Amino acid sequence: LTPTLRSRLQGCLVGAVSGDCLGAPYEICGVPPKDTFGSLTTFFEQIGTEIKEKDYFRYTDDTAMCRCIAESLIENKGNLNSEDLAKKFGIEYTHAPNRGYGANVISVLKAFNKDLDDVFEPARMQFKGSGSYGNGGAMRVAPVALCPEADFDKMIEAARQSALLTHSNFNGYCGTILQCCAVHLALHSDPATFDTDAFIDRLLEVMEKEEAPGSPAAKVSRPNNDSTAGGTQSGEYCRRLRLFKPLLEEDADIKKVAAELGNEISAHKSVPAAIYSFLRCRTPVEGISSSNALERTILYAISLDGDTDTIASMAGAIAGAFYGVEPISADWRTMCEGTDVAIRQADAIYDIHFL
Ligand code: F2R
Ligand code: MG
Ligand code: MG
Ligand code: MG
Repeated sequence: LTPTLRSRLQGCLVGAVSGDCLGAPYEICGVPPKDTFGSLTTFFEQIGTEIKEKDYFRYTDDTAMCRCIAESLIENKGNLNSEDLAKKFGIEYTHAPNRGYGANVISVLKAFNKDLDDVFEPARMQFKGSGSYGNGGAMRVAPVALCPEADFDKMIEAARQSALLTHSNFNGYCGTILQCCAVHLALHSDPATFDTDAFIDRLLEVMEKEEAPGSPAAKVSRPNNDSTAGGTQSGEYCRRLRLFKPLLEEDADIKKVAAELGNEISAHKSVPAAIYSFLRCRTPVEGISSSNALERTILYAISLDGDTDTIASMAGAIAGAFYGVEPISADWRTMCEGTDVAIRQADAIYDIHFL
């Protein structure tokens, strides 16, 4: 049964929160190295049995910033307003600074609480002018993707602007665009006729354009971007997207997937891994007993280790946009902090774009 569009918007934002909340404990301590799938399956089974406390799993910076984007889009009738968003990021950081923000983005968020002539300037100053390539732009972008197919080009520019507030490095904002496209494509795909190769090809088409010399992305890129720091025209995204089909074909081991696609705090070494998790988990995975493809996706994404909250959150956003909110259990919704706000925001975005 194809989920309704409203359910898919809810699934996207609740999926993102769930991945963040359930992945966060492992971002600090790492996943169990032996029988990772088995250990995480046991952990998932404890939710609602041993673990019953409301909001037991706290959300982190990923969700805090995603909520700011959703709220800003809602207040601005679906349009991205950079000044308003910067203000919301600054207020949110001041209100709750201990959500596990990236080490360097903090100075940008603090600057948003001052009067700025150009809200993009603090991000440009990061890393001696090369900008951040952290995955902080991608981890929060899902609400931008929840728009009609006809708004595709406008969506790409909104994703870029939303990222540039904190991530002016080419890889930082290109990863945001890729994640946004993956959520958008999942949202508008028919599960009954889904074609994995066509999904990969469409993402490649978008990223070939973004990563091509002379693209709008290249124009935004700072002249002093250093390619060794993941800077201009890196081709990092197309290179990894081209690995998807062979990895799926050979049903690569999870450790190989993490090694080839990455599992780190940088956007180019985490966004591809999240998208791959969604694609791989549409069908059963040996060692993961869950028959729920959305849960399987989040479990698989956490199993990649490394930046577990963010990879699981991005994978959860894509899977939720595809499967809808129904596969997300009542236990998850109760025990993951902030799923109620995610539902409210998804409904408000639905009303703006689709009612
Ligand atoms: N902060 C965390 N996790 C805690 C620490 C994780 C890690 N083990 C560690 O040791 O740092 N998680 C949250 O941060 C990520 C999103 O970060 P965001 O918003 O992109 O922040 P920032 O500060 O801009 O970038 C993060 C780090 O990436 C490296 N980096 C980025 N650009 C760089 C550049 N041009 N040159 C060199 N390094 C660059 C720096 O280490 C940054 O601090 C998410 O995982 C979220 O959950
Ligand atoms: Mg986080
Ligand atoms: Mg940053
Ligand atoms: Mg993280």
